[in-house]
Amino acid sequence: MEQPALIIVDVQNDFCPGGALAVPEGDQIIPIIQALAEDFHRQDRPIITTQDNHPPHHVSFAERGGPWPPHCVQGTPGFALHPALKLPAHAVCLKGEDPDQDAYSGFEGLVEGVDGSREPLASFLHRLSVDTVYVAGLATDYCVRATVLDALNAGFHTVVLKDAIRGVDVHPGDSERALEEMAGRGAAIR
Ligand code: VGL
Ligand code: ZN
Repeated sequence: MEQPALIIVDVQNDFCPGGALAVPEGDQIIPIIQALAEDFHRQDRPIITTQDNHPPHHVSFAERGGPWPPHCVQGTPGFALHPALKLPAHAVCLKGEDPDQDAYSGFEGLVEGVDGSREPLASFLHRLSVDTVYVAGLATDYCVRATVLDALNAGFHTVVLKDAIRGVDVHPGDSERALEEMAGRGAAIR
């Protein structure tokens, strides 16, 4: 029997319309993710949110020559999950905390335990006997892509939920190309 988990990537205020690094239509996936999360919860399947958790002068910010405006700064409203997303019990995986290194993939982050412990995402999933990850969230061409490719590299069956993701498309077609790349590496696109 498949042991699935749902990974909800970066559905944070700063990546939604009105935020510092808004993904176009980023909030339109929220009802879909809400329904997915309720379904997973009903079946006692793990749910993990990843969240960008940058220190104030992160290397990815324009002030340091990076590609992005400041976003998802620790302790700011932009870091928080979008308020329309009312998730059942879930684990939180924080990433991008090193001021000098960017981290797009959830597999570069740490899952916070209730006791304050922190554990790499892959070991958290292995501990729960997860073998298949379903990936939703933002942004298709950055953090979703990186998380999916790392999940495949770590040996997880990986399903990309195409109606539950949105991309930035800094260059037109980036999201389409990311989907093709993920599929080419072995992800199922559903
Ligand atoms: C992301 C740009 C910068 C993402 C994170 O979540 O896709 N994109 N930091
Ligand atoms: Zn970031």
